[in-house]
Amino acid sequence: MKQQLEQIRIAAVAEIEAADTSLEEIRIKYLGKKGELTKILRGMGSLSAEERPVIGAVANEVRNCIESALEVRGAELKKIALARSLEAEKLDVTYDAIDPNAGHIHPITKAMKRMTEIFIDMGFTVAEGPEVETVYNNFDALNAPADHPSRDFQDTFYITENTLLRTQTSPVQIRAMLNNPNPPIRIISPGRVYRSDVADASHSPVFHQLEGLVIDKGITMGDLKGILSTFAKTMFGPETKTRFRPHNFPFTEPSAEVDVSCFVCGGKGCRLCKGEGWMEILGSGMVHPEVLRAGGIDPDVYTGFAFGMGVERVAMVMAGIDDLRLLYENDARFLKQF
Ligand code: 2NM
Repeated sequence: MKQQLEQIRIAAVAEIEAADTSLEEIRIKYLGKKGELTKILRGMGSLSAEERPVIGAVANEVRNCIESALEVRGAELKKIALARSLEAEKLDVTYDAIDPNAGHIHPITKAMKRMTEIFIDMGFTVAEGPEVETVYNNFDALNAPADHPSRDFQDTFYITENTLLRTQTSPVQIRAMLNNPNPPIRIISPGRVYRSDVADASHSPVFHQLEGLVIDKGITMGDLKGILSTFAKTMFGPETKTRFRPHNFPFTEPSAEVDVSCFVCGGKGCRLCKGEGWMEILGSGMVHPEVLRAGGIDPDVYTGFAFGMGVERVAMVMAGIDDLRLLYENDARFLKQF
């Protein structure tokens, strides 16, 4: 029996030391209720009174030996499992990131942000207003004659008889005047505007404008020219020249369209400026006395200038493209380039 116990010890320890995963099966095989060691102990009843304590001591020793082997190997296996899982989760933080093909700022947004920044740096603040406006704020207050073509259903999205989708951001400036009866006022109103146009290379029913308004005592056309030529130089480069051509708007008098010298060819004529050397980017003028009055400002005390430009037009010039639809189709392969 002693020999049997010794064989069990040797076999169990060998099995335990070679075990690679769970030790539980081995424990049951030797120490479980029907285990090999237990079977031997059960047979001890047939031993003599002298043999019993001797064999009992050996059996205990074998049990202790198996238990401690289980403990030692158990600890080793735990370490091995930890090492394996650390190896599996290994992360090389120096590895080059995969290009995540992340989204980025749309060229229209980029142009609008840049334009806004330049005016903020010149002391303007940003004013915003609703896209659904009153006919009064969008047309009447801006001195648009009752029969002005822009009022036509064909050209403007009316919501009711007295409300519409704003066709320009100027109503924001009417609101600003009414809210600030004591100038100075120095604001820009970047935003989305709507006109009932069929989309083509130069038209879109939704587009963006950035308008500006300055009102104070003694504001002149010289201030207008100074602000707009500074804007043009900052936006398009320090060599940029500006050219003011007489024009007509209902809300300004006098009015001027503003051209900037082409920043690609410097004025010689190229593909971008269509051989002209100049690009028209702005409308401007001295705010009409009737518009000041509609805004609650006394035209005998205050004067002001206003201007407006199309953000898409500037974005197209910056991107060197001549079809507006490229900006709205949202083909990522195109947009990615800017
Ligand atoms: C333009 C051109 C010229 C303009 C006028 C006003 C207001 F409300 F003060 F009268 N805001 N914007 C204006 C003037 C807009 O866009 C081509």
